[in-house]
Amino acid sequence: MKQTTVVQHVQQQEKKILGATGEFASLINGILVGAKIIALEINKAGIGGDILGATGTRNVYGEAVQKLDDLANSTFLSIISKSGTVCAITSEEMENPVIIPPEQAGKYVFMMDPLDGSSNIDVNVSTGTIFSIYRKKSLGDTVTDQDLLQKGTDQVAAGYVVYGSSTMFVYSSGHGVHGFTLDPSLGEFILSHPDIRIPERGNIYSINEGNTENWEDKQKKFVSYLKKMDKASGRPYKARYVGSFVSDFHRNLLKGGIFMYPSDAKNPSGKLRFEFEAGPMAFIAENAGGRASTGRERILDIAPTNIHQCVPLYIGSRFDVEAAEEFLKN
Ligand code: AHM
Ligand code: MG
Repeated sequence: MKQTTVVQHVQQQEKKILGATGEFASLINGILVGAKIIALEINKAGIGGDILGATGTRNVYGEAVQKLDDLANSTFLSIISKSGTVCAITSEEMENPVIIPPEQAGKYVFMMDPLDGSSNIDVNVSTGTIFSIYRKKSLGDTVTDQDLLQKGTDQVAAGYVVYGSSTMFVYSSGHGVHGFTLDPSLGEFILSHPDIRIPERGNIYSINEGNTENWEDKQKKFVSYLKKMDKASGRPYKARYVGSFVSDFHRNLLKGGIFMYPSDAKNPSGKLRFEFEAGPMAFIAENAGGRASTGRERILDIAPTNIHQCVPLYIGSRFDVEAAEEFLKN
């Protein structure tokens, strides 16, 4: 077979990861199995029995939990907790971390947003899974805050799955960003986007503009600037906002542009979570030549103080994120 499968690719990349022993490839393999299960469930969501809609409960952030959120969370949890590769799992859908008993534990800490953008499922719009992998840092068997609250730069790898018109897996272990498309007839992810580089400047901005009234003035001015006519700098930019972060990020990664979820009067720290959304995507963006910041600070320099911490987010093409930072200064 001429094509490269994701497993072959990960095995090659693993050689470049300091101290990797095969555990990393096994962990990625677990994520891929989970992704295929979720992709199947999503594809048949309209006909597959009682899978659409909300569970009637709310998560830590007060958001309605969708049935597929629950399914995605329990699917990844059950596969990865038994993989022998991780000592702890944190999830956007779980208030507390799951700690793996030492006799079944491995050296990694796994963090996930099992189904991002899940409110889009019922209307057949793309969703995704985001993950981040760190090494256990503390010595001994106990899992401590030193392991669960690490700085973004300490990520060993990060990636996402987008359940779109095709299912794609995109990851980086610090050596480029690589994308794979699921061939449904083979059940294999095939390398389709090697070495993804985000354009230095884009012409797309992605933000929930319905929140304009809640933004600070500097944010309003930046969005107005993006909409002003100026041929030399490619303005006005196009507005594109799916409302599924994975899809919005994925499009901008390939085409160039900026995604923003700023702080506003309602959400002073923005809406997106450092460990499950901003941190892993910042790792991907930087490894593709892009930039990610809170508007004032590099995302990867943040060490969260709790696992559900939110951060304002500006992410995408380098020049576009720098332009946002310029507006937000002072
Ligand atoms: P979720 O992880 O609960 O699905 O929430 C995160 C989602 C992102 O996918 C998306 O970018 C954002 O929330 C949209 O928020 P809003 O509806 O406020 O624009
Ligand atoms: Mg999310």
